[in-house]
Amino acid sequence: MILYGGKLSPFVMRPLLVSRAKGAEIALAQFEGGIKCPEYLALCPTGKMPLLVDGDFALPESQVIADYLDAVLPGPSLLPADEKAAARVRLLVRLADVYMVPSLGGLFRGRENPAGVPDALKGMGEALGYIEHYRRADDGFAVGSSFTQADAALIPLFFFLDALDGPMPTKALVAARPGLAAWWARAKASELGAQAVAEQAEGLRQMMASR
Ligand SMILES: N[C@@H](CCC(=O)N[C@@H](CS)C(=O)NCC(=O)O)C(=O)O
Repeated sequence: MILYGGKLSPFVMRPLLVSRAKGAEIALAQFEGGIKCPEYLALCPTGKMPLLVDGDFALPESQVIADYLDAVLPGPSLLPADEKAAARVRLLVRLADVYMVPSLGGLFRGRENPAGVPDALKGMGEALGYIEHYRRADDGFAVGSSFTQADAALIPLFFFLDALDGPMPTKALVAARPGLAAWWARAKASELGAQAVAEQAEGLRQMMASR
């Protein structure tokens, strides 16, 4: 299996984290010709990363890839056995994708489009509030007491809330939600989290250097 994409992307880091949490290191590569070349578009018409290629099977979309890897790789399931806890995991992933991701885009484009930043900050604050709402005081991980699909989705997105802080008060958005702030402190100090953050930071450094 090969996962195409770069480690800075939170959508690429998500399935990478899933594979690592299951004790595997999935091969990562950049697609020769890039993600807009005809050969890539034939496999992945959205022209986005990540794309998983498993033999003659090509699968796009980070969470779909994450679910596939969780199912086919050996190792512990990253969905709790308890159906209500599993539903909370899926809910946090969905809240992140539906509410955090569009606002993150607005923050990421803040330099080129400063007029969009206030709305993006507001949207991100609301998204974090939704996620906080469905967490419990005894959730040591995003949900429950072990690493799940929700941690794999949230860690690479929260990386940007640290990385973009400065001109935009993105860390304060997290600090305003004490449960999430405590989770994030634990998550980025964990082995999997620290590795992901270091790799994304290196990816960001390379992207800035190439501009
Ligand atoms: N919904 C997609 C989003 C993927 C996505 O937006 N990837 C970005 C990189 S972070 C990308 O490939 N952007 C290139 C483009 O849109 O041209 C997923 O979850 O995989």
